[in-house]
Amino acid sequence: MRIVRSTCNYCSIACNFDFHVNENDFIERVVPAKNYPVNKGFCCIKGLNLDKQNTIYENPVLPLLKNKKGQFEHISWGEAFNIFANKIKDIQNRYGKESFAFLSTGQLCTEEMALAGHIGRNFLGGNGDGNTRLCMATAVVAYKQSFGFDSPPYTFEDLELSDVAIFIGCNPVVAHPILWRRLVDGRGEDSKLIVIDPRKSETVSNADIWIDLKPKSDLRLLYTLANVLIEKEWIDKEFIKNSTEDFEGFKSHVKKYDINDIEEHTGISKGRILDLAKIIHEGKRVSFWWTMGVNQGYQAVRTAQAIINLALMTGNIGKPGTGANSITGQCNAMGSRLFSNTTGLYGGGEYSNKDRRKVVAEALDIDEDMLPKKSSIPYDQIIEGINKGEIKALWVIATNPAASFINNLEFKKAAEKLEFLALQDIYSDTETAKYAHLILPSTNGLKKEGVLINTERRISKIQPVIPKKENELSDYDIMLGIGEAIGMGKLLEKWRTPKDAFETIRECTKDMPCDITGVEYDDLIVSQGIQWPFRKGEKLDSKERRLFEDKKFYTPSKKAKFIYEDISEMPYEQNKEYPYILSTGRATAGQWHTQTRTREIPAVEAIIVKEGYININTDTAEKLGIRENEKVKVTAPNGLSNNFLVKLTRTVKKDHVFVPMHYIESNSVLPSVFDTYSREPNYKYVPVKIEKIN
Ligand SMILES: Nc1nc2c(c(=O)[nH]1)N[C@H]1C(S)=C(S)[C@@H](COP(=O)(O)OP(=O)(O)OC[C@H]3O[C@@H](n4cnc5c(=O)[nH]c(N)nc54)[C@H](O)[C@@H]3O)O[C@H]1N2
Ligand SMILES: Nc1nc2c(c(=O)[nH]1)N[C@H]1C(S)=C(S)[C@@H](COP(=O)(O)OP(=O)(O)OC[C@H]3O[C@@H](n4cnc5c(=O)[nH]c(N)nc54)[C@H](O)[C@@H]3O)O[C@H]1N2
Ligand code: SF4
Ligand SMILES: [Mo]
Repeated sequence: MRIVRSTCNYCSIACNFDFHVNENDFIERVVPAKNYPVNKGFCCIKGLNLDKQNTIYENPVLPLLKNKKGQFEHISWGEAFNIFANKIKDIQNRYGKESFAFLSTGQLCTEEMALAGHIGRNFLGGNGDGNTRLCMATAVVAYKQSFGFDSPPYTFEDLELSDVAIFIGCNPVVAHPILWRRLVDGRGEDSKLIVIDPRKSETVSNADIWIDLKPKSDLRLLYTLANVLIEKEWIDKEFIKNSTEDFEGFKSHVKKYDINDIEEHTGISKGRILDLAKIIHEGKRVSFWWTMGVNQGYQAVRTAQAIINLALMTGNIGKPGTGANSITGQCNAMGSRLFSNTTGLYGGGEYSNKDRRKVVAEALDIDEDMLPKKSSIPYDQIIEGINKGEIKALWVIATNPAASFINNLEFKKAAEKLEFLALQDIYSDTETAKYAHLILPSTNGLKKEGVLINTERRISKIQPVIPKKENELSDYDIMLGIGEAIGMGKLLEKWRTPKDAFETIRECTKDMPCDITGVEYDDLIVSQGIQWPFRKGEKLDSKERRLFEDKKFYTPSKKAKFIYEDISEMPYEQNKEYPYILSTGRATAGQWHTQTRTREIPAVEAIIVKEGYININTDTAEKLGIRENEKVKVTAPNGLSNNFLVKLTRTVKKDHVFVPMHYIESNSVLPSVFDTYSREPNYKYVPVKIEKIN
């Protein structure tokens, strides 16, 4: 029996595990690591079942090519790479470089996403975006504008050290169970746990205070709260003066948000807002946490910045137990933000920054001209580009857009229009696979190596737990094969192995806020994970690293910026005809996104609902004459419509409904609405009508 330490590649907590593997390479036990500083011996049901992948639903080892009859046939890897190369070359010759695009993910190792970016952007010159656009783009833009760099400042310890923790649009009990566990175990006797969410989520049920605001009224609530804090002078004047810019502008902006109007707009009374302001004022260490209830909105970036502004004005940043803290979702969302070569240079620099271009080109040993001149067009414009006939070839890696993209009918139309769709996945039967011309089957995370960067910026190592079968390739191997077939030759020299790739991109971070020049790849295997920044010459210790302790930010003035804007109208409004606000999100700790992986966990499969369903309030259902397990037709104002199974609950208000994101139906009723600055989809708000199907 051997024991292999590796990292869970589901969510952004990045728990570590010891895998007990017998002589036949069978995993006998999956044990959460006690001595790992993140999970400290705990884990959730997904991690505990990491060995159940490609067991019931096995992936083919060899690639699949769709023949003229529309059936998939096995071909060799050599053939697959040549087909990929010839198709892309042919399409680019006919329609130009930008007729090729790729959609990647936050669920690959950093080295893999970096190599995909090297192939797709540096060499092929196409556009490329990731599912992180559907997830973290709002936080990225908010941090960049406010702090000068995409820099979530916290460590997990801040959860435990906080005496007032405010969660806005997050449901960690379901989505980040270990984070929740640490919070509950570590919190002090008098600490307060506040949740801002329109739905009585699992987290709300365990909180001290529930701010049950109207959907998407967060921005007004946060501006009004800021106004109250300023009027009462419950602010940190010293910090504001020395470490921030444009407080005066912000102060006059929020004056417009009169507390006497608050109840009408948010459903929260004046008295409750005053109480909340007082709790923040009296808190010694106040931390603000947010996820998708904020990021996936119509005015999402400004909402995230309204949270940041509260932390800044009360001086709750850069100190233990504080922060304006966006929690990431996927295991390597942070890696994709910094190293995917889609919206910025490796290491987070701007494409327009001459000095950074030089550093990156040197690290990659390529001509500066090969680096992209501008950010990729975002996800939604890639889909639009396909539907307009401008993009003809798409490479989809470790994401399932046929199910997960907003208004997924648009993706379906696009997929059917493509001349060439190559899909790289650990399953060949995903919703997206139906539209693929070529399927490149890759091994799962148990058989490969690389690094992940978790939500507190901690880099940890994925180790091969069991060996690959004959002909089985990892994502990294597949990308190298593609690179060679398209003729990258010498350009792959710095990318021969995941370790080479890590060392290459590590050099790109020199002197950046995310500088990891001190991290040795091999040290990661035995380390406790390393949080960025970790510069050359720094010594490893067990201290958790928090940003902004020196009260200096990454803007040219070293000051954080107050950023704000007037509140705009939602494109679709709730009215008599469309009286219910529909929102979507995670349903259970055991279900992961489009369920390709978690359908293999027997304990999960045994209890989950098998088809797309809608949570309706029991009283509303009674009024409409709808009963549990009946079907209803749900229609959005733009005509999008689908049928859902009814599950009654009291966790949603009478005029709200909730649809789990894990089923393809969820994105069939959401119109294409995006945040202006981040282009992140508005997954959490559409007015609908509901009709009983007889
Ligand atoms: N089990 C499980 N865990 C996961 C995932 C999974 O699929 N399954 N996915 C991972 C990923 S990639 C991500 S991004 C995270 C997401 O983690 P979360 O963001 O915590 O999950 P969601 O359920 O999408 O949304 C959180 C909450 O936002 C609330 N909300 C909706 N509208 C509003 C609003 O207008 N204002 C406010 N304040 N709140 C609102 C919802 O009611 C919901 O309770 O989870 C990660 N963890
Ligand atoms: N309505 C609604 N839609 C949403 C959301 C919402 O809240 N509401 N949330 C959005 C968010 S936050 C996210 S992050 C996205 C997630 O959306 P997706 O990324 O589409 O969801 P997954 O099911 O995680 O898809 C990952 C795919 O990669 C494959 N895969 C897993 N591991 C590997 C690997 O190592 N290599 C390869 N090659 N493939 C692998 C899986 O089999 C699966 O097909 O969904 C978004 N969509
Ligand atoms: S909390 Fe996240 S990282 Fe930990 S075991 Fe569960 S899915 Fe994996
Ligand atoms: Mo996500």
